[in-house]
Amino acid sequence: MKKTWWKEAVVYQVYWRSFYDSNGDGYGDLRGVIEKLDYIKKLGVDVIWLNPFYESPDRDNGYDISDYEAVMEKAGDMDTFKELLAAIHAKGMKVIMDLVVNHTSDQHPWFLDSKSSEDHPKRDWYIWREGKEGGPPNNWRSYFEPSTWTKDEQTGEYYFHSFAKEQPDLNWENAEVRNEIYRMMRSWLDLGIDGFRMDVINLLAKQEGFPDAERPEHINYLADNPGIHDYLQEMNREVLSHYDVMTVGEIPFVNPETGLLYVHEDRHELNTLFHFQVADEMPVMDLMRYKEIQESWYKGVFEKGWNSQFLNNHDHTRQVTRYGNDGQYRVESAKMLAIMLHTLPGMPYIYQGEELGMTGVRFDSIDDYNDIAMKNKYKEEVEKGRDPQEVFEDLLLLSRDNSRTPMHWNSEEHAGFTSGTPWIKLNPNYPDINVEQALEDQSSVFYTYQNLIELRKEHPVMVYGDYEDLSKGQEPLYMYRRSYQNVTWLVALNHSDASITADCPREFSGAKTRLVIGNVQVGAEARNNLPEKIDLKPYEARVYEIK
Ligand code: TEU
Repeated sequence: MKKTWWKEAVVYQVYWRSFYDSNGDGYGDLRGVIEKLDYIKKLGVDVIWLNPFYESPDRDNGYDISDYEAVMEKAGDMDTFKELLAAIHAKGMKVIMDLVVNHTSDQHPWFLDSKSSEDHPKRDWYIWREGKEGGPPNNWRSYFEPSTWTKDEQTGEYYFHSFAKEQPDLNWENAEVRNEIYRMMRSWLDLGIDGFRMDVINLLAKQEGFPDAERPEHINYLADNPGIHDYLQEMNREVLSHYDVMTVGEIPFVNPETGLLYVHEDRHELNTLFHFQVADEMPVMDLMRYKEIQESWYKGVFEKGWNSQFLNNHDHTRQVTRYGNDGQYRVESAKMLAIMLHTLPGMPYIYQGEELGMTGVRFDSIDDYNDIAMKNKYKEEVEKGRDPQEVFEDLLLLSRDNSRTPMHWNSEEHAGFTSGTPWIKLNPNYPDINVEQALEDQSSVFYTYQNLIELRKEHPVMVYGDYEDLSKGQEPLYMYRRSYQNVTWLVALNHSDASITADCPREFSGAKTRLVIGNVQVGAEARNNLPEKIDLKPYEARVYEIK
């Protein structure tokens, strides 16, 4: 399989509004990222993904864009962005930007024009339909609202939105829209950025005729519809193929078969994808299912396309809380999950603070939360007459604000994130979990990440190696082999808070080994020889090179 720079990369996601505030307004900003670049460089990552910082009324934290070619005031300005881009490149890293083109803000001039009258030339830039029997055109739910349709009083027609009503969907059937988006993409690429993370990119094509859904609560009718691959191939032809950049599509509701169509090297669409089989199916770890998902994606895309590995991001609760143990075994489980993600096939993504083992939050009241998905859902359920406290409790584990609280830099006020009032409360555990502490402690989660990233640069087996699950049907053990050319690695992970004993796979019985990385002290004997019975402490992880 062809080697490329991006296949070998580790990406660090910077949710800038919660990263570092350089001017005391309570929001992180682009200058704050510049000021903390040495920290990111120290971790060793290759690529930085910046969440959207375009001009926006900010109803959905920048995913509601009102000008694709301007910078939101909270983030800074265009000159600061250029300075950041140059600084990232000067440090030998690359940067990808969020591309949000399924929808705009309802305050975007295009939408204001579109809604102004049925005859406006931009009317068709969005999706307008007449209502049906006094209600919306069909029974679909949106991600953030009970309906995908909102009636506009001006003309009496409904417009379509996959997300909040403040985020109307663009009409990708309209060639003018597509060409305008391509022009905008070129203008950023010409500035020198290194690629895009493409927001819900498989939502662009809509279902012909918008038929009612049998089960409207399953919103998968929003995604992966006929025509999507024509758009992406056109985008590739018109824009992407002219630059040496990487693309990662956010692609919900796909399996390995349908997912491959987006990233197959011969199809010239995208390089890699985020699928959501893990995030959507398992609120907490279901290891048997997790292994099945890994296996099916490996079989589906290996040597054809490229996959990604992640367990959290700005939309998904921090992984140590959701899939590890954020109490007694926080450090061990954070390291174990890191070792897993970095040794499975696919590009690892690190979400800011993950490298500290930051945890999810539990604020006292709905008023402490900002997430539009959570707040809209809360309102909807309470309006149905449900007990507000019960609704609140139900929403806590998966609230997107779990991962959006500010980065912890030190144990001072507001964790050193801002000298002002932070836009959202901090996780109160910052005096114990923060960058300053992590950098001083050689055994911190941070150094496990640093070590893993360094190892990837020296050991192509982590990138290009094949994969075999040696622990099918077992729990809580996860054991797998990666091999490339004449190098073989064996990874053994304990996904539980109890000690376990794993049988050494017969093919490796008596093998001489070298312990490449682990998360618990291991004696010399167990480092250099594979025992018949491998004893693993709670959340222990070991990676052996078989000699
Ligand atoms: O998210 C799309 C989305 O809803 C994901 O959170 C979801 O996890 C995935 O589709 C699996 O179901 C993107 C952005 O990441 C999010 O922050 C925005 O709010 C949203 O698009 C709208 O732009």
